[in-house]
Amino acid sequence: MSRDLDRPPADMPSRRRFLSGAAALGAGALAGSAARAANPENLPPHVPDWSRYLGDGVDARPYGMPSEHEAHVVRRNVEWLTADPVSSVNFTPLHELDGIITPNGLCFERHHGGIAEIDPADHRLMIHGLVDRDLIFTVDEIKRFPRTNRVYFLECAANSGMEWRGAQLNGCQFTHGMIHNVMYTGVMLKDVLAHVGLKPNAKWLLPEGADASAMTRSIPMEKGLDDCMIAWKMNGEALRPEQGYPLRLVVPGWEGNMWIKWLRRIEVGDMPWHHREETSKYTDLLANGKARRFTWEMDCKSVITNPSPQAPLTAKGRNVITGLAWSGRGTIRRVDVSMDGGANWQTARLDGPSLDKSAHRFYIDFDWDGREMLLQSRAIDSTGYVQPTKDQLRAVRGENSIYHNNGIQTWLVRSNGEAENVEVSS
Ligand SMILES: Nc1nc2c(c(=O)[nH]1)N[C@H]1C(S)=C(S)[C@@H](COP(=O)(O)O)O[C@H]1N2
Ligand SMILES: [Mo]
Repeated sequence: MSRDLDRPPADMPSRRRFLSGAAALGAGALAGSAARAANPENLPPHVPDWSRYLGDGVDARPYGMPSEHEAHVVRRNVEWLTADPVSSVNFTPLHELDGIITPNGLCFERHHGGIAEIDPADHRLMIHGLVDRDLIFTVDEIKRFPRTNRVYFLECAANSGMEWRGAQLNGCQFTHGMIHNVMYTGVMLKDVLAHVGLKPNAKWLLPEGADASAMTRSIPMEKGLDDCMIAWKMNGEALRPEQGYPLRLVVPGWEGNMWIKWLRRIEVGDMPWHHREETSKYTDLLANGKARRFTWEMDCKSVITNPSPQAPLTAKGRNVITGLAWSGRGTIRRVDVSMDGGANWQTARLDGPSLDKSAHRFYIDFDWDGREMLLQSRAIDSTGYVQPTKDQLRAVRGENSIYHNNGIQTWLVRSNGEAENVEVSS
């Protein structure tokens, strides 16, 4: 597979092909995952190199890293998308992952003022405003509240935002990679708020980050008292600096910009903080010039991660189609997959835990005869909501939006196995 994914050309946004040549197709047999040809010296009946010598001892790798052969599995940014990497985004390599958990080092990053490098000994969380007593907590004091472990997806509201006017970026990493799904360890925000005591007119929360952007968002109290968490661990280990070390707010199912990282302050008030740019910025401009506001929940969505433009099919015969589905309103009830652009659908096999406001993994096991396919997935969540087509979405929202594009994605898979981001009308 070519490595020019690193650098989409300067003349984007136009669609492009990532693969320089046709992917080699095995003659019916499974080619395996090897993109490179095997070294015959390492194949049976020979004894491969790694069986002939002793390997590293247990003191060689105090913090383990992936195999060097996985070096291509990295977060990537799209340079032309933003003016500066300090206020930018990179993307989770969804096509290289499986199951439902995103490894910590591959969780996409979105910062408005770069990564704050915080010494937890010097970090405090202040809670003040319409509370019985203003309090300043150390990180250790926060950890003394009762703990809970929850798996949630975080999706940036701008995920797939570049696709509103048509197919654009060639890879699910770029079209859908502003999402990660992580197990958080933390405390319930409601327990900490009960400790400071809420005044009767306490209706809104304004969490603030300790990074250079001092990002804030207004969050309604009902959400804060429902399932929000203050977390310090992701997938069992400390939050990474990129993800808000030492403390971040977890706002399950709601748009990523509310999940304040490097959490240092929560103000309690009786109204949203309209004067704050961040609160009014996240709106969806409709065709009639009006804008949708307070669109906090992330609607039900799905994407096929394999095959996809960065992950072509390499063989005919036995193959696996897989992808992710999620909903900010609950669990995923069903995922349908179409191979002909939405004319016919079959139900995919959901595998792995089906958790509230978490990513779900789906599979279709099938025999590919080399036929060209228009692959789509369509998720249905526990409320019965059906993921819309892009045309259905545009009919309601127009094309001016950046945020909340949860339309059905189409990959054209050619008979040589290459896949391309396309749209079909529906
Ligand atoms: N303090 C702070 N919190 C922040 C941001 C930020 O720039 N500063 N970015 C927000 C946005 S827009 C998103 S989508 C998520 C991204 O979280 P991640 O970097 O863990 O993927 O963090 C949110 N929290
Ligand atoms: Mo975001």
